[in-house]
Amino acid sequence: MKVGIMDSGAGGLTILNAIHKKHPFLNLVYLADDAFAPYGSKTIDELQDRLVKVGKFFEREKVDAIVVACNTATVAAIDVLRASTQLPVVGVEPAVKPAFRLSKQRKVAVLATPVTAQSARLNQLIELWKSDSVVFVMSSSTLAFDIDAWPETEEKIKLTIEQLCEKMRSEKVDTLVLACTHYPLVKPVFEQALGKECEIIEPSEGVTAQLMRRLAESYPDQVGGLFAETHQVSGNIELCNTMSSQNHPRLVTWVED
Ligand code: DGN
Repeated sequence: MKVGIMDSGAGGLTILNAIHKKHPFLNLVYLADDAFAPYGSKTIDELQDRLVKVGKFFEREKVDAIVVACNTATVAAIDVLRASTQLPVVGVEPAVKPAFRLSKQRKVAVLATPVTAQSARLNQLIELWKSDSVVFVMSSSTLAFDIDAWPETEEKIKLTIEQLCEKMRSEKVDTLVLACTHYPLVKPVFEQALGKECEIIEPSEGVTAQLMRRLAESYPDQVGGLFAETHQVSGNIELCNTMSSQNHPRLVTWVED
């Protein structure tokens, strides 16, 4: 069984890694849409047009399901993608519900790209689960892009994270939601800036579970057998990006780790 996973760059590899660890029998095709990056500063219309094209790409690749491993694309365009394809489509949703449950001080920060931070979906989720918590929705228009450009941007990444975390420390935030799939790639930098008192939450396990639910619903005859194969078969991982002249060998290394 083959699953297509996409993001604008390296961020969705945090989701791919979780899926591969838990279900190594799945064949995975990862699309880093770097020709259209960064998604976080595109308009909703642009993202919707792009996601339909990404859906067509995965149909040509003959995948059985698509994972939109990008919060920005999920909030902006997942409905349009779903309407344009017969394939099951799984998105990534900011993990605000567990964050509000975990926060002892009732102070939660959500960090995302500008499109996600301003989205109706994120704000609905916050209203639904926040109860009496104080919530700081923060965004960076550069961090995801700089993470894709690592290692040249390493100092800039550290500086951006330090500035964001300074505000969280001064507000005594004890739970941070990483609502962009790029950010878990630099989780140690957040951990260092925030200290052990702050819990950092990311969505990869939730997305993995949701993918398996969708596969079981859509392919009930096949998925039971696939679960049995978990410890016997190792699926292929193919990495593609949309700028074919660019090579990302470090991404391959990261996946294999
Ligand atoms: N990884 C994307 C997300 O989860 O929102 C960010 C994509 C981008 O290009 N900024």
